[in-house]
Amino acid sequence: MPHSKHATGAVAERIARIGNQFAISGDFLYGEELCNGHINTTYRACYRSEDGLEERYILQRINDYVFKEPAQVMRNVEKVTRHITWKLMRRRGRCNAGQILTLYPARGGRSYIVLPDEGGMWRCYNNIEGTHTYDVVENTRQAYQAGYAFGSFQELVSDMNPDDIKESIPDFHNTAKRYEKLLGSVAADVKGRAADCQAELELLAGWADRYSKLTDMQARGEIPTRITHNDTKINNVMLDEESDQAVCVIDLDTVMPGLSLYDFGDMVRTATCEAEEDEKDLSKVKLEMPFFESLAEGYLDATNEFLTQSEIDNLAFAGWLITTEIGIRFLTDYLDGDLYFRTEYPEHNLVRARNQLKLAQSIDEKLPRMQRYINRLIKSYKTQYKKAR
Ligand code: GN1
Ligand code: MG
Repeated sequence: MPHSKHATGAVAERIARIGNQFAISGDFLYGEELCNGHINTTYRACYRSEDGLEERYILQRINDYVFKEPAQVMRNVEKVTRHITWKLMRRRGRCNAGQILTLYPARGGRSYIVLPDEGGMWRCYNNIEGTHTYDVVENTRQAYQAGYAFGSFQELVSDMNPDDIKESIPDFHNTAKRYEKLLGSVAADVKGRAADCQAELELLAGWADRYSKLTDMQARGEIPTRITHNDTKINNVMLDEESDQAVCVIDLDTVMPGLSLYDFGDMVRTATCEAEEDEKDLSKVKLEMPFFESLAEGYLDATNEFLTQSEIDNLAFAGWLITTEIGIRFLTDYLDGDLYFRTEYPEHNLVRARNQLKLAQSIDEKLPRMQRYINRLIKSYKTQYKKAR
């Protein structure tokens, strides 16, 4: 599917109407629909000001089926974006424009507006110019940059007060609960689709005793709770159009208390495989070690100073866990009748689930190699540090 569609007719009019609610000056030139997220509706609107300058903005509707308390999500996003702006300004002595999303004020004084006729709550962000996203990685540089960007993001939010950020989706990465929910959907089988997924259900049942490993460790205080991004798929990082250097992390709705391992795990899921998450030819779906190695290097370059040993020990496992978890979520949504993820055809969620479970199998086979690589990297940071002293 193309990433953006030029809007015409009623959609263009709608974009102009929504844009008109925000602190944007100039004349509306055109709008586009951006299609690479599964959850929110996103438009880009271009305006020309009196001096002829063209500026683009992102207008986004928050999906209130997925986010039950959108105003709470916005309070989180406001705090996170302002905290990062504060930190970047202090570090560099100036506002590092473009490195972080900025929310534009809306009519009425908030950073969002509720428009019942337009489907609910909308917000407006700056468009990060000169950047693009990838749905799959093409080379090791992109994998390194994604790892570095999300690792740096964790560092940027590390000194926020976790009590200030509310859980936008409770138990978002609780894989054991996700699996229980799947079993509930199998039992209900509202669409009569359970018969299509027997092989997948069998595979998942065989893995069931591994689902609560990280939440159990967290409950025992063995892994620290941090503020994390929680949706670190590769297309949530904007890379410079020319150099592919990471510029900005986006999609901040799920930033909430979590485990650093979830963020690394979701990167392993989306930045180590050359196939898209809905590729039907499963022979293409596998973890590529060179991508994994660069991803781990980028991530650890940004985080090695603060990660604990228990986090380091579970990095490879987290890749398997989060990949399996999203397989579980796609399968659940298929059984429920495609209520959560946007789909383009009736079996889309089943195709995605099969794809992700194939990837999970591939990761499972490579776990020892992956963890060995991580351990080698960690050792090298320690040696460098000693030498530097
Ligand atoms: C959704 O919004 P998007 O497309 O970046 C989902 C993630 C899944 C991802 C699968 C809030 O992310 O959890 O991993 O699809 N976001 C939410 O591609 O559920
Ligand atoms: Mg996204």
